[in-house]
Amino acid sequence: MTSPISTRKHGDVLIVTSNNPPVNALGAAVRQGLVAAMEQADGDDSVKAVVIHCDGQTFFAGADITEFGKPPVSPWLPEVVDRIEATTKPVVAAIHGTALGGGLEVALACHYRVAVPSAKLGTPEVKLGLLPGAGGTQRLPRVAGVPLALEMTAGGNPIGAKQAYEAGLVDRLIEGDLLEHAVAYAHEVESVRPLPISSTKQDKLAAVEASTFDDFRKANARKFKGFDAPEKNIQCVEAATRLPYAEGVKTERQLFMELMSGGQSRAQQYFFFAERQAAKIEGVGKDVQPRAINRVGVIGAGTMGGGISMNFLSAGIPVTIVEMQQDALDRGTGVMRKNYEATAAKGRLTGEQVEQAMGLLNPTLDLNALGECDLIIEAVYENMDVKKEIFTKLDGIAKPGAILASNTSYLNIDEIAAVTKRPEDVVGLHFFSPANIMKLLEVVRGAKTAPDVLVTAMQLAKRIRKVAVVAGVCYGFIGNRMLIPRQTQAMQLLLEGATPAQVDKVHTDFGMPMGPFQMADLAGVDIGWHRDPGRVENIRDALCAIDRWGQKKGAGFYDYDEKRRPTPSPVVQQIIDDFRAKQGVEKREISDQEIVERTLYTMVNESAKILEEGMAQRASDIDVVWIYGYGWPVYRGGPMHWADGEGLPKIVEGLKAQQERMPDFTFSKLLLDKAEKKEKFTR
Ligand code: T1G
Repeated sequence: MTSPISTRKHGDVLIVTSNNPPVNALGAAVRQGLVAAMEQADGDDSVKAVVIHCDGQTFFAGADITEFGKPPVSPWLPEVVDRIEATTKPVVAAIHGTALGGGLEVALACHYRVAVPSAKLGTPEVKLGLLPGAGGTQRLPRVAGVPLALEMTAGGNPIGAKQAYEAGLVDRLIEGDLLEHAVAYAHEVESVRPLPISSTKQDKLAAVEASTFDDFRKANARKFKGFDAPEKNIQCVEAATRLPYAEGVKTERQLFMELMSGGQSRAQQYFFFAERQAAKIEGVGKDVQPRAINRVGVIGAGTMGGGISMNFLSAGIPVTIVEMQQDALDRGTGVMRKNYEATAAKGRLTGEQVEQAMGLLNPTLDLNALGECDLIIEAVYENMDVKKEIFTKLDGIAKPGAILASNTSYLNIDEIAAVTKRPEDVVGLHFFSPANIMKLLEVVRGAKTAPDVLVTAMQLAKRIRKVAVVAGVCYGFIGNRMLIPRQTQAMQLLLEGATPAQVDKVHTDFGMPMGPFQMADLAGVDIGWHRDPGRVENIRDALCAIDRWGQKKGAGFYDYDEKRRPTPSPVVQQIIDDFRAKQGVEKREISDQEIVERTLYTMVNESAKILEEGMAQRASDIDVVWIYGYGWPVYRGGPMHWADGEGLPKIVEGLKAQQERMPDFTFSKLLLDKAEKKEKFTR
């Protein structure tokens, strides 16, 4: 098999090229080829300098993650990196695309680095639950300094080539043909082989205040909470300031192996592929072309309509937004502008970009203005009659081939499609609130939704920086359907003796951003309430009847201060106690484990039903929904991956132990079957 690494001479410069699509991952053959190329350079006196560059979309984007967990094949990446650094002729890395992880470590082993301005450089290993394991934690601080090294390794986000140049990570920014200029640069430096980064003295490091590391930890405590990898990245960078390179790299190796053998990195590596798998639609061929989407229409300028519109405006796609009343339209567009300005105030947008985005917005009261749109998204009140009325009108207004989407979070897409003459053009696009922030988009596939409509939706999701998951038509689709048993059991647990704070703490200790009751207060306790304060049939009705609608009212399941900080409410506890007495329920001690079994295990059972009914294409899609839609901790890999780790037999046993307390509960056959056979949901 031909090596993905080829070499050719250009004068006295040896050009080493990697051609390993799609991202030039540093698989075994690439590593072997790189070592051979360095041997060739050292063995050929006519070679005075070397350029390493990559064909295709990017410079090496890291180690080959598909090799993880398999028997290692030599040479290992650290050996390759050290071999490059030891080459007697100066080696120039020519960077484009994304030099990530091991890719950046290869570049750091080179003696020089040149890059096109659009390139990005990063060490995202922490997002896989790892750390740079080929010298990156030791070389990066030596060349870029500790603060940037901490941000890049423990934070995991890449930096642009310009920032890298200013930090000394890149020696020259290349305008024009990268390879041509990299070779010219190699000619310039061929007589000067600088000290390798690993040999540089630690003057840049010695002066680092010991408090730097604790200050960094404190500043990121919230973001790193529950994760193992960030702390180990920090410890490696800290080691670089105290130890000679050879010792520091031993620390790196030891901490890398600890992370690699841990459950968190397995979960995060699993999730890396799960997220990419979600983009694939079963049963739709690669030849199906998407429809062109150049103008989007949004009906409803409320919280959801405004947030949805911002996604398209930010992607440079013009939006016509329609409301029924001028004041609602003005309020909606005002909120959008305010959101953009708040982002600009944080330095994440310029004033010009705000104007650019808002300039693409066409607010109107005239539904007919949607006639020119390629995609129309209805985002109005969650009521089937209202939605049917709108889709009936849209059927007469929208141009042929326009995609008609509903942002409904529970309702039946087939029923909505049936009022139109074009059910094949109807699809669900379920955004998660706040729609301009949350990454998840559930693409609800109706019985008659055309394949190219699905392909268009998945491609558009990527364009507006969302992660899309295909869902079937059922009440609540994937995510919200799994909320139902969780919410039902959480409410029942209050009657039996748990408090909102206890139930929520089990979930936040598990790693969720908030528990069921904190979430209800944030979203609105009154969502789906019948609005009749005289009709009080359950705890939720009782809260709504006295205006305890959640954070927006300063009170819900919790009381809130002016900073929206929650405290348990004696009023709510009294309501719970009264209902318990009225229903003759015996109050008892509820263990945290029971709360896990009644809320998390029942969610797993529901996800198994979703799978067996074909409402999700694959188990890993359900994990993507919960991680991006509800903040399930990524270091647990999602509900299905987590259930596999718990062991499905244990899940079934736990549910059986609770069954008599859950009269409406029924087991998923798929869950029982897999538990019986000791199988897993995910690979
Ligand atoms: N290994 C194997 N496959 C990879 C890969 C990788 N590093 N990166 C991407 N792919 C596959 C991906 O699964 C998909 O496959 C296809 O390439 C396109 O990816 C020792 C230990 C580079 C920014 O974490 O961030 O180095 O679905 O859809 O949107 O210190 O891929 O087509 O079959 O994402 O253009 C560190 C991970 C590894 C970078 C491109 N590196 N990749 O984004 O395409 S650990 C990373 C990305 C490491 C060393 C340590 C992105 C991208 P398929 P894609 P994209």
